[in-house]
Amino acid sequence: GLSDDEWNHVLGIWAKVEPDLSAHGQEVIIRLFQLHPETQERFAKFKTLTTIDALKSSEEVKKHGTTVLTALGRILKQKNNHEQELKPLAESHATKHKIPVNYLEFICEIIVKVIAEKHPSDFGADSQAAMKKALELFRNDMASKYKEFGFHG
Ligand code: HE6
Repeated sequence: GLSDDEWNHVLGIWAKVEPDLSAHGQEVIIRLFQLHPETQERFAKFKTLTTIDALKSSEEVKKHGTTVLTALGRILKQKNNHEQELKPLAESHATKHKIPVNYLEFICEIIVKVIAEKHPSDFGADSQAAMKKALELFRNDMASKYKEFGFHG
């Protein structure tokens, strides 16, 4: 788990992200699709967005980015006690969307990069390390829940 100090780092930087959650979320989703096009194929609603301009001007992409980061923020704020928030997310991503764990790794890595670019002076080495640790915890717990739902992706 994370120490109190590490959670303070995680929630401190998240408080800087939150006022502009949709811009962060949009950037995360666009970068995920650009770096890992196989992830975009999972979204029926984004199939027609075949250019970077189309992605950038899509209100749906922005909205989805906000949805994803809102859910993640809610989980981070529970610190380690995220069972209630994590379970429905793991269930939908395991049984409905069938999103492999390595796709979760992709998005977590991108989230750290996007925060680092947008908040260079507030996201130092300690904060970055703490955030990486929190996202690792999230991923590991998603992976074990996936197994409970019979998904080994
Ligand atoms: Fe997904 N997602 N997602 N997801 N998601 C979500 C929160 C998805 C995610 C990683 C989602 C995904 C494909 C997520 C999704 C729908 C992820 C919420 C709250 C919802 C929703 O309620 O609609 C992470 C880390 C978090 C917190 C891929 C690929 C990745 C990497 C859908 C295809 C799909 C959908 O609705 O179809």
